[in-house]
Amino acid sequence: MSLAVCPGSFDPLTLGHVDVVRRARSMFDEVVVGIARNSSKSPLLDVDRRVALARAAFAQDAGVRVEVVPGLLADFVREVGAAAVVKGLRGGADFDGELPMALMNRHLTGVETVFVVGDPALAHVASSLVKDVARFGGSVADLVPAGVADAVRDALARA
Ligand code: COD
Repeated sequence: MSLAVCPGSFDPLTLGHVDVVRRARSMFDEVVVGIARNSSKSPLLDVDRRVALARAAFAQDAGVRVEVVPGLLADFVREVGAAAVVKGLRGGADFDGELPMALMNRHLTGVETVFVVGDPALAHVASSLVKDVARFGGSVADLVPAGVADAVRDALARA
């Protein structure tokens, strides 16, 4: 049984993330969506909300489960016995950011990172832009799974 981890902040989960997870699932028997902390970002949605939204989004996807990454991704990958980390690329800028993380994760545990090219129709979809559009009253409902746009709007209203 081959297993991969798709890690991210998922703040919020977008259709771009969903596309990457499903592409990963086409290559691995099982995919763990790992909701992790990016220490350079301050999340809008709390981790429980991100887990609930991701579990709802992948409820019908056999072989996909959602877990929290409590600390170092490399430790989590080892704990769940994953063969690889899978990350999505929208373009060269993503690769430039991802390469040092891939090298560090391999340095720490020997785990390889597999990059998948996302759907070009979703290349403009980023969690940061989704939050920015929502913050200024734009609609993001067609960029995110069901329930996510409402969760973002509610969190922005409370912030
Ligand atoms: N199309 C294709 N890919 C996409 C799209 C899209 N439209 N949108 C996002 N992606 C990809 C991103 O390129 C990324 O690969 C992945 O989806 C997740 O994106 P984000 O923005 O949700 O997540 P990040 O980049 O903030 O995740 C960084 C981690 C949280 C994975 C990283 O900080 C981490 O591993 N943290 C745990 C602590 C740790 O181990 N730190 C050391 C890392 S070496």
